[in-house]
Amino acid sequence: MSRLIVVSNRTPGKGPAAGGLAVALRKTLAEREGFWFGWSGKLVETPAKEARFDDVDGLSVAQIDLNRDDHQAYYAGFSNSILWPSFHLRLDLATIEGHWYEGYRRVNAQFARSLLPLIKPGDIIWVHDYHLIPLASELRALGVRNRIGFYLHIPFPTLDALYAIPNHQQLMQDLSRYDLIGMQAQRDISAFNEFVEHHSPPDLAGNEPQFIDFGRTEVAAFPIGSDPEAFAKLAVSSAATKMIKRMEPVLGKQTLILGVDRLDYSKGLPQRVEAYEKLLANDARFRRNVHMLQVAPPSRDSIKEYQEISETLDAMCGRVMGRFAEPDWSPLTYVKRAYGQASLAGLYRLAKVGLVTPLRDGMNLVAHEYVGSQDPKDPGVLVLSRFAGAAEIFDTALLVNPFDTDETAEALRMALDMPLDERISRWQSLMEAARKHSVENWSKSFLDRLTPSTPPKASTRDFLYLASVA
Ligand code: ADQ
Repeated sequence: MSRLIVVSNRTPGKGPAAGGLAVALRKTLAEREGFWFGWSGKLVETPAKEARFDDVDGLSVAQIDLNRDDHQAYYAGFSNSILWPSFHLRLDLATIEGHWYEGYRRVNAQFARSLLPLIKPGDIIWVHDYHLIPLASELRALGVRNRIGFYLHIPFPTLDALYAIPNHQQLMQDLSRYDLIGMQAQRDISAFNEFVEHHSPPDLAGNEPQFIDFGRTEVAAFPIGSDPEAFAKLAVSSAATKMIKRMEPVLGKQTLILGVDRLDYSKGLPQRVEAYEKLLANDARFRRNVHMLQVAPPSRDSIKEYQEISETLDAMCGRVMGRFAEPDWSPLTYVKRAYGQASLAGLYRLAKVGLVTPLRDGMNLVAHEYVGSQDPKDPGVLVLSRFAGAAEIFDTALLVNPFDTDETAEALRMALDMPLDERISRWQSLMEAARKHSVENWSKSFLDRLTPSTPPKASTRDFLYLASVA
């Protein structure tokens, strides 16, 4: 079997905190041989060209350091202040600084130069996410002819949002250098096809865009998932039970509504709190009988828009507390910290409503984890945004438009009033879908498609180009 090289911005760290993606790919790497390549997390003046190999809990990891200015332009700049907001249709939150693109390309070129000597003929290369769109182009420019696949974890933008991204034409050209592009949902494939079928507008100087040939690139949806069986076990583990026991005396008879997210403006947190406020305002019988817990550890907090969403959420939670709290009842708890997977599984199991309402999301794994953690005899209800990729899979969730807080408030009411037999039948379909779309099936189906049916023989030319750059 061909070796696998996984490339992502960061490599997985040590310890049990690793996410489902790391666990699934670790398993695949153990079966296939290969390694994971990415940034070490270190910033230095002049990075060494050679990658350092390390063993991370049995996983072979190759890492490079980055220059501080390049990293700023590549990560906080082009990736997270231009690509992330645009791909999530938040052009109002994008900041465009022309020079960031140069840093983005420099880092991608550095990834390619350091990876090149480690590639053997026949290796399969799997590149992850929007930070590394140009990597195949950079590798091809150095002579690499291996099969290279790309997986986009976030949604693909609509045409207008794509046209708003500086150098989008070049980025699309870069995508055409991959053999396989995987996206989360059919919605993303449709948006991608729209670009392919339309002619981009000319630039300021009147230059018509070049034709991009996607003839050698296969594009398909590979919806990512979690490991629902693992969450089912975790939810009854001693660590999860400890969390449940910690919460039960505080909750008493109140029903728990739970949100778990990275603190990010794409997750729709202010709208979610507003919907909860409307639930309490519309129906007095829920006051003192429900409690909302929102867990949202800060992320990317060097970026202004992330500081702002944090402040907005603080203010909204304060407003709901001020409006409804009583000396002996508080309507919500807002926790800005991360928890281990077992503690999260305990919270998921305790919550009778999983409130997952991003404004736009590639997939949303919290929805999968919530489903996996439920008690089959007394499951909770998933209230899910139509604009999460997960909505294409979980059609028996209560699907809502997260911008319409009246609708989300009504879905909360329906979830809280839902009889047990309906909860069970909805959950059974959700669990079936979560099993079908497990992270293991996801990585297997992507790699089956990327791996050629007959592995290419190493040709003299393959060795020649490797020798010439060594
Ligand atoms: P994210 O935007 O990070 O991922 P999501 O899919 O929800 O969003 O994954 C979040 C992960 O972080 C989950 O595994 C969750 O358990 C964990 N997490 C969230 N809050 C936590 C907390 N307080 N403590 C500990 N862990 C927490 C991106 C895309 C998504 C896509 C994934 C995977 O934005 O759309 O589903 O990649 O492809």
